[in-house]
Amino acid sequence: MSKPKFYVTTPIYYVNDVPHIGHAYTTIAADVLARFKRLSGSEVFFLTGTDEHGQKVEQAAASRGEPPQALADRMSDHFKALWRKLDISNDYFIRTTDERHKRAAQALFQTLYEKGDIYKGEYEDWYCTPCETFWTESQFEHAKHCPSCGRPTEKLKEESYFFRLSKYQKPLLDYITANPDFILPESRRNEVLKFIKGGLRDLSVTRTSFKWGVPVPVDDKHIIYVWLDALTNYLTAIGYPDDTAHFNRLWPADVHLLAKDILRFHAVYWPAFLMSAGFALPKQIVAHGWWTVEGRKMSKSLGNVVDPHQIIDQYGVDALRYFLLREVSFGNDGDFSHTAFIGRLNADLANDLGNLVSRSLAMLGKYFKGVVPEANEDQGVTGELELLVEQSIGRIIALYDEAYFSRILEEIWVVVAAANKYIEQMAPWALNKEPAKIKQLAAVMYNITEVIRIIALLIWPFMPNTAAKIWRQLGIKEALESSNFYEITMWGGLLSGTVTIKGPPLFPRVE
Ligand code: ME8
Repeated sequence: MSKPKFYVTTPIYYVNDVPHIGHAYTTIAADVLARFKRLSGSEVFFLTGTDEHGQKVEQAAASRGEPPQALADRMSDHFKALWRKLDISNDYFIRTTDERHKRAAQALFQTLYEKGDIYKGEYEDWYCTPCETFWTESQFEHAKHCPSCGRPTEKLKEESYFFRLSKYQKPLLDYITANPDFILPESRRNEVLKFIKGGLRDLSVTRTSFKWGVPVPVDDKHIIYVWLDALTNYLTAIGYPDDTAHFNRLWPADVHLLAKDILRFHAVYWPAFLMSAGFALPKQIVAHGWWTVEGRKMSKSLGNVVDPHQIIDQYGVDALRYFLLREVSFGNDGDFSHTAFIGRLNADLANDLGNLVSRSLAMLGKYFKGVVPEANEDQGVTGELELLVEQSIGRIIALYDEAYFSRILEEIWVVVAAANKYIEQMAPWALNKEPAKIKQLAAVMYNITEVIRIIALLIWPFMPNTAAKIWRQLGIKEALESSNFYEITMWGGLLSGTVTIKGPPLFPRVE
């Protein structure tokens, strides 16, 4: 039987600057999904990359006095390097300046054009370059300032090709209404519905006033609007337009992950382009919230942009991965504060998880020379714990379908807390003092070690390094990542006789 496929994407990030924790957040979230699906037996294609054309990148390059391609080369290397450092397991990294992508963007434009959905006209309205977004006067809340980012817009008047977005108003409404899980979370879905019901105007999809873009196939005075160019990446990366077999295997995407800032492009424009071209729509668009830092918007001018490298060098990759996905309820906005970071590192990671592993393996060392004893259900010390673990795993699997990362971690910590409580209740140190209770002590120590094994599996998508360290300490020979989630999370998988090796603390406390 062939494996189910799972195609997950992040936005492709602009190369006007280096990545920060906001970019890291989306990419880690996508990585968690990709890792979980691989472990669950799916054939995963996990895509990320960089968005390299457009006025914003052209201006950033000009202000640095370098050609846009040179800036794009340098910055895309920064993104790649950060993803390596963060253990991001992407299967492909797309760049919109790749020749193959440029041809794909032209092919999609040509298709929409031949469909009769692109026509020539004149654009006269306002443009926000930082957002690469067109606005009309009636959309302004503050005169001439971008309703999305608040920065001043500029008046544009140029010949332009338009996409008949208005034609797709009804089909889009119908589709989103009929598919309640298409846009998550629900609050974001409602925003999109409201926007569409407000009326869709045709969308300018070409520019003439600057050069840094993909030439329009039917008119080389024009370049393709950066968003039409960028969105096409989700098709290019899986073979469009040449490799039909690969493309048909993976399209439609299972999940596009992004933040609320670019939801409209993904949930309105992109589905409309796809409908026009006759492609199936992505199965799910998941929009998360926005990170601030110490209560303020992250910005260069405020000098508060959090550099992920600094955090990783100081506290480790897994601490950052954990904090970002645990700190905010996925979908809500979040705040990155040093105090909150250290708080979680000490409480959740050093205390709850780290101590669980180190004290358990220390006891196993002391009572059984580190060798995993026999599981012994007859001792009556297993049932409740086993049931709790099973129920948690059931809830975790369901939460993955909603991409509800913060709740998944909470649920894993229900198991961590249960393991710690079990140790207190069973008090192995007391059992060890009574020779008649050696069998019970053995059963208890088996159970504790078994829960730790399951916890390692559960945290692996979030904290692959920590999971691997626990796995090594448990002395398990089979590679964690080549196991199957559903099989190895079953209670009783740990073999008695396995020789554990206690290691250094997983997360030293930070003062
Ligand atoms: O929009 N909080 O690129 P971009 C949370 N090139 N997420 C954040 C964030 C923050 N403060 N800052 C950035 C573009 N992100 C286009 C996308 S896709 C076809 C083209 C993350 O570099 C979040 O995922 O501005 C957001 O949607 C994305 O970076 C915007 O990245």
